[in-house]
Amino acid sequence: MTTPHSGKRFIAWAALSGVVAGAVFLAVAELAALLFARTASPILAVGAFVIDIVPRPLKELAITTFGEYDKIALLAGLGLAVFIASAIAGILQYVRPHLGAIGIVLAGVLSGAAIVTRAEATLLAYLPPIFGTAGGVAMLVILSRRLRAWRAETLGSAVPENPADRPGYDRRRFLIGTSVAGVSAVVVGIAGRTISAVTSSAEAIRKAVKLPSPRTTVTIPSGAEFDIRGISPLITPNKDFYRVDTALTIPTVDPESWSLVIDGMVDQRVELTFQDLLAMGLDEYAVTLTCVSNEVGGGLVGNAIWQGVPLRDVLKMAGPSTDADMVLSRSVDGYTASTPLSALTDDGIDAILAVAMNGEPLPPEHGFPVRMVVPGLYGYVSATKWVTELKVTTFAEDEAYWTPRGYSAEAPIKFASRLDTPKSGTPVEAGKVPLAGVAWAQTVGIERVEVSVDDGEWMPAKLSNPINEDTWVQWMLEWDATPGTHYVAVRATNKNGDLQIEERAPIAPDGSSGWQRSLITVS
Ligand SMILES: Nc1nc2c(c(=O)[nH]1)N[C@H]1C(S)=C(S)[C@@H](COP(=O)(O)O)O[C@H]1N2
Ligand SMILES: [Mo]
Repeated sequence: MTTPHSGKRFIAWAALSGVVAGAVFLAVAELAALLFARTASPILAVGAFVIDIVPRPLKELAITTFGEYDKIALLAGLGLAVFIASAIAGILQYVRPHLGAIGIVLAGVLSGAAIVTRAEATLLAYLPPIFGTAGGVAMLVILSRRLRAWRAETLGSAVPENPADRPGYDRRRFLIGTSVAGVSAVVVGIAGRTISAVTSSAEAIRKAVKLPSPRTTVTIPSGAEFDIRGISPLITPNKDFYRVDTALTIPTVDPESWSLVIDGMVDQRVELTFQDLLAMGLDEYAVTLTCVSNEVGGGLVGNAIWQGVPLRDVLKMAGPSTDADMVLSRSVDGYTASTPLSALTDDGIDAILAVAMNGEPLPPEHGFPVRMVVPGLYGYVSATKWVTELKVTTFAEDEAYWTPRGYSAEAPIKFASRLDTPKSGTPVEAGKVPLAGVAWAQTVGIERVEVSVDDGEWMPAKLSNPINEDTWVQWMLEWDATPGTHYVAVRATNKNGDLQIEERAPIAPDGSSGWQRSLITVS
């Protein structure tokens, strides 16, 4: 009889065989995805599904804990879950043959379901989970059989007649099978995913795009930008521009096959190709984007020069009904935003379909080839990236992605001011220190920024020359810093004469508010 110790040892080997079978499942699925349906990677589909179903508090926790690495953290968590589930499947298969295999089939069905809920899924998208399941089950059955043979070998006292009965034969067969399959799965899986990511990246397609020169360009007035170390540059470089979206992998959209459909409550359905859009003529617009998830003093805001076409001109072609009050814009990946129709048709608001950002075609992560940019509204209700449909409808009839997830259906930007330098936690030397930052009140403009040190009187800051009312302005105030710790508070007034909201509000449901107060250390 075997000792309890060796029994436990076999359970550990069984768990390993499960992990290898799980890896084979994923590797075969990645290979099938590479060959048949790029968007149908089971692990990424499940990840995307998780993003869509996690409740708001958990999502906020993920963003505040992991920041821009929230998606990497999600994949790491998912990897751990797959590891544990596979190990359990391996043990089950060893203890009760078929049970582990049934577990893998179940995982295949679940990931298949996650894939077909994705917006871009075609029939071919079923192939990766089917092949993955077949590979995973076959591997589990083979390894589990070999493991049981090895166990029997240690129990029995067979007389070695042929090579297969020599001591250690079954042990070797199990160990070789496990290591060969394990290593191959890792190599094939990583190679498959990398090739998919690299070759499907919109980068090559994007490089081939030639945009016509814009008919008008933005003029940056003199005095628009201060020369102060640590202040946000007037124009945020693309590589530093914040990115917020629900896309676990960046959608790849070929402008050749891209089209924009304008339908719903319209006189006539209109479909525009990328060339149709460019033929309307491009103009330049400077607009500061802001995310509803931006905390007081936070970095989810950026200013860019966009090239595009007014949404009012595009909507006019379809003839929106006077009974409509909302446009539900849809991305190729299924994301939707609800924007008041009036914000898109008003002559005084430069709402655009943008194709270029700071002089180049939109970067893939910022919506290539076409996105919306609407001054004055938070990104989640207006700035749809990879946009492909505009449905003219009503707020009563339709709901956007974030609405059932705890955010307002309508969300104008709460105007705000931010201290960029000095930073809390970075001590400065006593003497003349510039306090400086940015302030934004899209569509209205910033009239005044004031600073108070240690609850002293409010002192007006100097403002940079604004590009327009849709962009942020820089502000600065020279401060005579004395050694010690000081509170620096900042607040803005817009051109309507409204003072920035002092009361603190969380980001949900319609954006944070409150004056930023920073603790500055002077040495
Ligand atoms: N397709 C798609 N578009 C989207 C989103 C998204 O999740 N998917 N997020 C929106 C949000 S919340 C914001 S703040 C802006 C951010 O745009 P950026 O990533 O280019 O800065 O995009 C908006 N457009
Ligand atoms: Mo956002």
